[in-house]
Amino acid sequence: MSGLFITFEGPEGAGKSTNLQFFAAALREAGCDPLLTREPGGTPIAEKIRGVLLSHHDEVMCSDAELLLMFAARAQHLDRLIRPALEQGQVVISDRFTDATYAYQGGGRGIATQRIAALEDWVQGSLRPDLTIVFDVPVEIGMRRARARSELDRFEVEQTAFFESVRQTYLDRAAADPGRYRVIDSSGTLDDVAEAMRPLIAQVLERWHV
Ligand code: Z5A
Repeated sequence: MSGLFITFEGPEGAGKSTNLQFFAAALREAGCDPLLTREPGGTPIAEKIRGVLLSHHDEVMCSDAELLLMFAARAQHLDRLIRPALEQGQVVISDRFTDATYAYQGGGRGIATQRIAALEDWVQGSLRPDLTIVFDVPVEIGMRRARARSELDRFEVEQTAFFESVRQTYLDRAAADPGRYRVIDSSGTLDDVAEAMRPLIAQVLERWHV
């Protein structure tokens, strides 16, 4: 595959979506038009699965159902959108991807890493992001931001311990593979975060020009 696959990750309220727009605008200014997408979702069917995953139900959703739905949406997303775009040489930026599964279903819900890894291999084959930016923010700041923004979805009503575990899983994964991950402290102002992203934008443009 000749494109570049970039994922934006982090605990809730970390500012991924806001900073993704800034990142994409900077690429566009330099003549590179990235494909922006998100997970769960990104295609009509995957967005329907997203609706099931994020909405509240009378029945409790068991962790395995949640995990499998995440990967069902991802399989569709990869098949219909991500792989074709990468094959055409595009830069693809996804707001969350499989690191979120390790963080939320693994760290948060307690599903064993090996089970997630088995699904990752099945659904993705050897495809992994080229670059993953983890926006890191203390849980209380992130929760305050997310709660000020909109109604809470099925994940956002979880307790602090859940989000602490999500955050720690992201940091552990980033520490284990510094070649792929960059961690950006997003507890400061949006200007501070934009400044921290500049070297990464330059790196992406450099690789895109090759
Ligand atoms: N999920 C999962 O469990 N497993 C998976 O495999 C996948 C996902 C792929 C998707 O929800 C949920 O699915 C997510 C994980 C789960 N649930 N949670 N929690 P989503 O897509 O609806 O939402 P999100 O990804 O969780 O977004 P978010 O974390 O709530 O927000 P964000 O994208 O990180 O932040 P934002 O929307 O850019 O900013 C939030 C607010 O803070 C907004 O008002 C900003 O203006 C403000 N903000 C952002 N940065 C700053 C700074 N630096 N200063 C001040 N204010 C700021």
